[in-house]
Amino acid sequence: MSAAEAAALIPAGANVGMSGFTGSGHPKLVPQALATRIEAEHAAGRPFQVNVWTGASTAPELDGALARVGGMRQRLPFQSDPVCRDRINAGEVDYLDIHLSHVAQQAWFGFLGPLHVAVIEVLGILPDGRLIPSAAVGNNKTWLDIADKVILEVNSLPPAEMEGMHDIYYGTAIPPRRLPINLTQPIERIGEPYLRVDPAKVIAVVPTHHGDRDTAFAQPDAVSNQIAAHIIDFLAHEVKVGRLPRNMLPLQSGVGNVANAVLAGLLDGPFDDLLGFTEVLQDGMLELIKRGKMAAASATAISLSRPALQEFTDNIAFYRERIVLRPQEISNHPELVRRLGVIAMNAMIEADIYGNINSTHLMGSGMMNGIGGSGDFARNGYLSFFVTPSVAKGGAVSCIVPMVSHVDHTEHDTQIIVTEQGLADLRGLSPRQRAQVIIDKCAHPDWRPLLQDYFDRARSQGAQHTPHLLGEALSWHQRCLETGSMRA
Ligand code: 0RQ
Repeated sequence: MSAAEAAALIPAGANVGMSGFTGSGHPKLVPQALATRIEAEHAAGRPFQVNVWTGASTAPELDGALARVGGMRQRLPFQSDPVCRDRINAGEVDYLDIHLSHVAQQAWFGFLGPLHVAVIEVLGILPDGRLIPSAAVGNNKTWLDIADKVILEVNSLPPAEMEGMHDIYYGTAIPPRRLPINLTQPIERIGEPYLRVDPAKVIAVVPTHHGDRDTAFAQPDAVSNQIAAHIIDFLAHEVKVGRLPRNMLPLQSGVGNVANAVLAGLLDGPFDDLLGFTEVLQDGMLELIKRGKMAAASATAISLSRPALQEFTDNIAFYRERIVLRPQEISNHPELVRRLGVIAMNAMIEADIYGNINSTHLMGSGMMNGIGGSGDFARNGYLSFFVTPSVAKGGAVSCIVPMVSHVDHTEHDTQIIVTEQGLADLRGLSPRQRAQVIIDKCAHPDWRPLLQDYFDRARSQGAQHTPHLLGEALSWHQRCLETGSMRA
């Protein structure tokens, strides 16, 4: 049926589980048709909103379209859309920012309430009713399992040869019946290539022929290149002293330009036979695979720029042998991240002198994107890096601060902080030792004396385990809110 006919089957107030992870694999037409319907309902004076659950961020056709018409009441677990972000920060959307590996289990546990409708993009439907997953698996298995009704968007644009790339694990159960997940190598297969759905629940099938979001990257700038160089030097050193094998351990890389620059740096680095165990596979990792530096990678989604997508499509047989796509509860699973010894590299907004990390909030209150999978990997990885330029807003904001204005990753989860200024290796250090290393290695020279002054004065009074001046700790942020700069 048409997208409009399918959208008409979604009731007001419904919890709707959609496919989609980092701009790929989301339904392209039904959310837009739903937005049109919502706009018409609002024009007629009738309230109409839905709660939108996904894998991670989507694209303007989904988050943008529904947020623009005020059609979203609740959103989980991750978004990065400017319109949606504005609605969240205006207090109009209730946003639940959840570790990505936790979402499926919270849904099975019943913590999120019933799922009324699933809207899932697939690449095809087999004669026996099984589904060929698309470029993002995300939470699709769980949405298809628990939804009362299912709408399928069958997209004929992505390469049909992606069939067989996926590994959908059906062995999950809820406590106390939970069993170990028997995956011991990043691209081992433990499931099946297709998604299952009860055909009796399928109320609509909508054909589409639309591409995913074009996730384009800027050429790495000098700051990103310096951050990447610090990380690569550090990893080479770890290999040299025997704390990492020659081909390192499986890599997880967060999203964004810095993450992409680190992977680009690995192209010329001294490592071969790398493995990826990540959530979203972007241009940088595809290039490593293409150039033979990375042997294989596991992810839940592939999210590429247009040229990288062309490369992937043209050489699909090559990539199908080397990439496995899994549900996000598996790609990000703490048990597996810890067993495999993943090297986690994620970007942040700010860090404090003790190593607490803010990945999500601007000046304490405003949501940027969300925690995504960074916590799944940071807490459980073998090594955990957090990276940022040392300053933001043309130098008016220091990304190293006395106290973070919001905590996503505690000092206990942070091992290595990197800015273009340098790399702070925090392993085995106490809070006071960490503070001095972070100030010395990571702070921008313009801000270093101010941080040192704060730390020295905190060290001259009060308890000395994690010395703070509480009346001053967030004064840099307060000043920035008042004047646009953290500078006094
Ligand atoms: O705003 O563009 O308006 O100037 O924040 O900053 O430097 O462009 O950073 O695109 O690499 O994203 C942490 C947001 C970094 C991202 C974050 C302002 C800055 C700019 C963005 P403007 P950049 P990036 C895997 C893992 C959490 C999820 C995650 C993220 C804007 O990496 O969302 O890790 N991570 N997932 O000016 C005020 C500061 C600031 C600041 C930057 N200290 N104070 N503003 N900005 N630092 C993926 C998934 O989970 C799916």
